[in-house]
Amino acid sequence: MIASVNNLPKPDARAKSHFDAIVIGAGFGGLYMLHKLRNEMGLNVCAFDRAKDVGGTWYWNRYPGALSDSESMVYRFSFDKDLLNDFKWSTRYLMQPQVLEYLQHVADRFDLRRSIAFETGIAAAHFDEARALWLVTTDEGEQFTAQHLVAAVGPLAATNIPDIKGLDTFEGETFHTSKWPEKVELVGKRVGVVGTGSTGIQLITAIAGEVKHLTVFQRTPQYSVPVGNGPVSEKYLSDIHSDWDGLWRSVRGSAFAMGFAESVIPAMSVTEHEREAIFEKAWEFGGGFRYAFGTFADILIDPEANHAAASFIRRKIAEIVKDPETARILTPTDYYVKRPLCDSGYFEVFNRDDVSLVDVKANPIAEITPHGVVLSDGTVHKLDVLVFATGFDAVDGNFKKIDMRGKGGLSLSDHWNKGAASYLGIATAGFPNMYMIAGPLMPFSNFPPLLEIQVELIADLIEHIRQSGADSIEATQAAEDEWVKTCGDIASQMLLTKADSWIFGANIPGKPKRVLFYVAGVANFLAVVKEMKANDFAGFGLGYAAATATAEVDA
Ligand code: NA7
Repeated sequence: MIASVNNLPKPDARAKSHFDAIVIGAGFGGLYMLHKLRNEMGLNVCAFDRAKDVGGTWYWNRYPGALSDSESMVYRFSFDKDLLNDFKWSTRYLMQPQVLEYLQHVADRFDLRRSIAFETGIAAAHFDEARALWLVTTDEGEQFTAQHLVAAVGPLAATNIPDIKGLDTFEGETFHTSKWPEKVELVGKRVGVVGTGSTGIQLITAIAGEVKHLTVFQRTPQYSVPVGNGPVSEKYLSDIHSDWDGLWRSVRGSAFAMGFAESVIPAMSVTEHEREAIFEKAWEFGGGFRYAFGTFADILIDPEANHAAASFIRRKIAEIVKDPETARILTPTDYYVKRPLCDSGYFEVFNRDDVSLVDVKANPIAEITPHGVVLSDGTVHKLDVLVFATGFDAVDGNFKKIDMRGKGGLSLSDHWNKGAASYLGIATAGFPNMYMIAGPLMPFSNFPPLLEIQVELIADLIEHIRQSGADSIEATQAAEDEWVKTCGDIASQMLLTKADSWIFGANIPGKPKRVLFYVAGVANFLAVVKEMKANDFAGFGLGYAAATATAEVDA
């Protein structure tokens, strides 16, 4: 049953049961989509979010040390000059509270909250072919319809908690980093952290020395370089503020949209001495993406270049970590091809007496008991708090959590049973007028600029429908298959395939292994989009369901 206007609790956002567009999610992508559709295109829009306020990823990931390791000047929207100028920053990177504050400011500035139904999750979205409408059902069973459905549900939001025997028997506190409680006291407690990805190393570095004892359960060692966070100068700020256009042009003209010049020099084209100097400079300046992409052009392509970048970090670990056995466990030996990491003194943490490192690859976790973690050799680690920094069912995970059904009742999970697929990272065949922000096979890049590009592309598709007199648009199966192949071919020419990571879905048992990103960069992606639009939205088909239905009735 469609909810009636009168029995809905909160006025503005849900004051109707039918909308031009429904947006799921109020993070970076959802907020800009809402602004674009409602404020710029004049559509009637409602957004939904399970959280109590805006922020998306930055609402939930409140763990100590949470930071965006894309630099402050590009971790923001570019679409509004006044917004760029009135939200200043003072450090090279933004911590989670600052990113959240920024998104709250965006919501205030564009009056977005009145169109968002908070604390309301979307459980299902079914496409009604006859009417070309999406029927959307909340967790509580309320129903709404909309012509357009935008899923901005977050590519790094569906939590991955390993299935470890006895987990539910633990009597201490336990939580995943991305569902961090609003109030949690770690001081004076024995804390265990499972996982040493980007999240784990931020958390571990932040809480070491704050807690009574920290035990790190590491499965795979990581390459990480210093983040280099700190205050920025007035001159640095005024230079950026005086040329926003130049900055965003360079961002959209680059591969990773990080706001720095990516290197075009092959690592082996310089002498070993010069190479070391370039790595040392990048290490001193800080930043994982700068180290991986600003030093040399071929670290992800040429095994020799990769080895040089990796062995530089290995030597740094050996210099920093005093105990040789701890250093050995912390030192990666594989390719340097996962998402580049950076830290605020991660390796130094392991010189502390109140921090222990446990190699759970050599000695896996056997079970969790009421009082802690038991390893396969019987060693017991008693804990008061156990934190899972174990990542996500990345990219497609949160889309599949919604019971999403397209044409012919096809479920999204079934459509993606051989691996997540899309055309251009925003649409998938069989799901007309359903648009994804940060969907599978999006460009691998700094997120805010990418989300802006996707929002603008979705707006273009909706405008194209309006101008064509159609009522729906859908990616063709052929275009989707071709995009999947293109993304796979590009990834296979790089060293990325040498590591099992969430970029391929390899961190989730049973998940089909397929690259989940377009790794040829933002500039190339924009060239593909430009060509697609110049060719009358090639790869998309228009639908005239309502028009056909009317014609049938008339006949
Ligand atoms: P990641 O990068 O997926 O890291 C998860 C970590 O958890 C990683 O060290 C995993 O080890 C470890 N893990 C996962 N399952 C287990 C089990 N069962 N036992 C022990 N250790 C385990 O997630 P993050 O949250 O750090 O980062 C994801 C992105 O989110 C990040 O790039 C940011 O952009 C935000 P493994 O390496 O698989 O052996």
